[in-house]
Amino acid sequence: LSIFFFQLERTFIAIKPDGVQRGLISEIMSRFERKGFKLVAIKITVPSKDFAQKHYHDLKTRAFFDVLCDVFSSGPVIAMVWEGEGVIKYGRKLIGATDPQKSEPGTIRGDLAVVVGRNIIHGSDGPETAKDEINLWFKPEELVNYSSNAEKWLY
Ligand code: RTP
Repeated sequence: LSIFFFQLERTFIAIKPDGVQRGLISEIMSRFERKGFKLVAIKITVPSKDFAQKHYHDLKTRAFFDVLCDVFSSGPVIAMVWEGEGVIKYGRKLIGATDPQKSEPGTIRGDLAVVVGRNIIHGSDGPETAKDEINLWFKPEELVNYSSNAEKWLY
């Protein structure tokens, strides 16, 4: 069955400064890669506070907004776009609940983080946010279209 019959969705995933500083980049990326999702864009960047506020604009009325944006802009972030069937919802599953005290063992936050303010990773929470966040972080030409050998066996 040709992969061209599938509408593969995309999601925005960021390894936050705490995840980068703790040396968890490859650990986190390998979980998405081994699942069968495909990396189609990646960069390392230190977001400005203004950019962090744009990224988290949905949370601007929350008490933790300012601290959240300070932490998010405090160091390098790995910004990525991952592609695959069901990647938005399943990516959130791989990541685990927002509060690492509540995320299940086996999830990224469950296995690797302890407190909500240092939960190491962000993932888009739905199709609309995924589209908006991909557009905020990447220019269209930074997204790479390619077919991987694995896809023939995954789909
Ligand atoms: P994210 O957007 O980072 O993937 O996280 P999420 O959807 O699981 O959680 P969300 O409610 O959107 O919150 C965004 C980030 O804000 C921080 N947070 N701190 N101090 C607190 O009570 C608190 N609550 C949330 C977390 O870093 C969370 O990932």
